[in-house]
Amino acid sequence: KQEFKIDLITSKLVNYLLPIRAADSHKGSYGKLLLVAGSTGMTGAATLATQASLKIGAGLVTLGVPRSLNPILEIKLTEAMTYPLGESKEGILSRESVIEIKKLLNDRDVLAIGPGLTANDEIGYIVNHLLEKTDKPVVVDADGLNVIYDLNILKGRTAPTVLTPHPGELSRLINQPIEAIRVNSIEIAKDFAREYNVILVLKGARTIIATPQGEIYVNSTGNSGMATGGSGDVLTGLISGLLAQGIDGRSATIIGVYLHGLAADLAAEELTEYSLLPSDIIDYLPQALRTVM
Ligand code: NPW
Ligand code: AMP
Ligand code: MG
Repeated sequence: KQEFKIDLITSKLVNYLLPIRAADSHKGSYGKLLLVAGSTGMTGAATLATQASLKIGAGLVTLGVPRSLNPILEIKLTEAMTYPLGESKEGILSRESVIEIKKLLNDRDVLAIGPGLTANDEIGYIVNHLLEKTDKPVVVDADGLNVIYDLNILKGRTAPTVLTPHPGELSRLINQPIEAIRVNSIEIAKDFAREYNVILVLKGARTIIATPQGEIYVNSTGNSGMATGGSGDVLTGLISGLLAQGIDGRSATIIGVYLHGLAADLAAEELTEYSLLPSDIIDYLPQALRTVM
């Protein structure tokens, strides 16, 4: 049996990691984020991730979506820009849209990809190609994780890669039963992050963060009210919104995971765990930030 040094993520640690915003800063100081998310039936995932990235302070956010969904997202989103990408079937990205995504990325600092995209071969082509060719920090979640067919491409990446699977998604990635992950979560997360050179966020009631250097952090916030579809999409927006601000991968992930749970805890005090919605996590983010600042 391996021995582990595990750090609990505390308010004090997050306070230490969270940068102070300079009075003379401008939107360029807080980075440009490109989110690629959403497909027919799952525009909510794209909306939640985008709103969360703005609410955590990203400077400029662009959401790339399948072309036919663009009018809907133009209406749902106000502060974010949207970009209509090529689609094969109505509401699902085409393989060729990867060219447009790469062009957009030239002028962006961070890519987040996956929430609500749908898992098919064309999405797989896009995700794997970008992971191989992009030298910018990338957050991969949800369907983005479901289509990574060669984990070895992650080893060669030089910028931070943050993967945010729940146990079901990790089980597909490593081809092991969910039960094995449940029993051995820390060891599996640690080995995976080391082997594939990624920051792994293994989500759950006690989310674990493992870094390529072998560090392990366990989160101390969150509640059962978060067990509603869409909570994970909010987390993707938070981590990528922090990365866009120039915060390093490890710190952005720790801050994002902690605040995500803390905002949900503060929301649940008023709304109850029954009635908590993922969009409430975004609404309570200011209170969570105030608590750690
Ligand atoms: P079971 O069956 O519950 O026991 P999927 P998804 C397992 C988008 N969304 N511990 C679970 O097990 C996402 O962004 C869009 C143990 C099942 O086997 C994705 O693109 C929304 N097991 C897409 O939907 C809101 C756990 O994993 C499997 C576990 C599909 O994402 C909803 C389910 O995972 C959603 O976010 C745990 N803690 N958690 C929108 N409004 O647009 C999960 N499992 O098949 O990857 O489905 O997570 O819903
Ligand atoms: P996803 O399954 O991708 O929507 O992600 C769910 C999010 O909610 C993750 O960040 C989980 O850590 C969090 N979550 C779900 N259930 C709980 C729970 N019972 N306690 C704490 N956090 C939870
Ligand atoms: Mg999810």
